[in-house]
Amino acid sequence: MKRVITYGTFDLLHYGHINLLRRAKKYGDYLIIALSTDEFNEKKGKHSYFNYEKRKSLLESIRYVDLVIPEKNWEQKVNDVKEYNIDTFVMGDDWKGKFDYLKKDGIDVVYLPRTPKVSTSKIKKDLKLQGK
Ligand code: C2G
Repeated sequence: MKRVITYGTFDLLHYGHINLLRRAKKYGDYLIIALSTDEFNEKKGKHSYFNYEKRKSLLESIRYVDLVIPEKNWEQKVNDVKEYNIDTFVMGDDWKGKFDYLKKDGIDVVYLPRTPKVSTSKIKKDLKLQGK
């Protein structure tokens, strides 16, 4: 069984996130999402609209997703790939090169093109402009 992992906040879930998860799943049979906790989001300088539990339940309803675990810090990836026997690590290419250090543990590191024209911050900005 090929096991894939990806990391993120996934707030205001949108089709860019789904496109990433659909493509990530193609690299294996089992896809884990390490979901940024509310506390870690603060460290990332993000304040999510939905809290961790709500974001987790949304992700667990997606057919491509097999497991959601908490992402509590930047450093846990090295342990996660060992603990969960990961074969492939997948992220959007806004992170290109940032996680190549995982290759030394024999992990395939894949950066996928982001879906253009959609992001959580754009959704928030556009809604604000519409006064909603
Ligand atoms: N994404 C994408 N296309 C978009 C928006 C997002 O492919 N239009 C991808 C991102 O590249 C990322 C994933 O969807 O791989 C989740 O996006 P975010 O929630 O913004 O993730 P981020 O805050 O970058 O968290 O340790 C890594 C961090 O937790 C990554």
